[in-house]
Amino acid sequence: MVLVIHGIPFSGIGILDAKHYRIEPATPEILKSEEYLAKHPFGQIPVMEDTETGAVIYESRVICKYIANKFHSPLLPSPTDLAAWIAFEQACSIEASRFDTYASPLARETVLGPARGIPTDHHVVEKFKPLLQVQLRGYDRILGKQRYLAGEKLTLVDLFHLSYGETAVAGGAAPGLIDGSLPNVARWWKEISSLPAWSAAKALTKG
Ligand SMILES: N[C@@H](CCC(=O)N[C@@H](CS)C(=O)NCC(=O)O)C(=O)O
Repeated sequence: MVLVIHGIPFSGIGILDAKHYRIEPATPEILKSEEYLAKHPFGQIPVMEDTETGAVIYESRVICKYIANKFHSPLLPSPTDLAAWIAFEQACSIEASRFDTYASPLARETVLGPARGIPTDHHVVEKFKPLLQVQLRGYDRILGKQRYLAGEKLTLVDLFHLSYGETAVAGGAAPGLIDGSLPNVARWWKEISSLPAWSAAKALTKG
């Protein structure tokens, strides 16, 4: 058991054999504690600790890259393959700036907030829903030329979309991912949201 993950499992964990990590639940009280804030200055989940090296890492996407690197996952291109690496980094930038910017507030407003008793701010939903759709049109152009966001091979960046994307879909806030209006996006989304790695991560979340 080398890795300790504070928080809930997320998409990247699906690529990791369960024997390599354990999950430590993090309550709101733990997130506010000085001990936790020393590990995550923003007091959020997830945090990953590598008991082998002492590394403490936050930001889920960076944790995924660390895990993929440490366990030699094929989901991370080799940094010595410059073309593949740059295509991957470009796709990571697309996900962070053009997808997460919209999908994450939509997921929060339609599903995650209401689940914690926080009412939906419909102004946010009305504003961000069409903005996400505009970005997905760009995705459709990319995915019309290649199978995955970073090229012909599935990489971690495809998985990065799953958590907030699926939650926004569940909240009715990301119809472009599934309704077929953007056929290449729908084909890609259907494939990545059916991946065994994602099912494994979700099964862990349900406990
Ligand atoms: N960019 C961060 C986002 C982290 C984040 O939003 N964490 C949420 C859960 S998904 C959280 O900790 N919420 C509880 C809180 O903020 O108190 C990452 O990818 O790790």
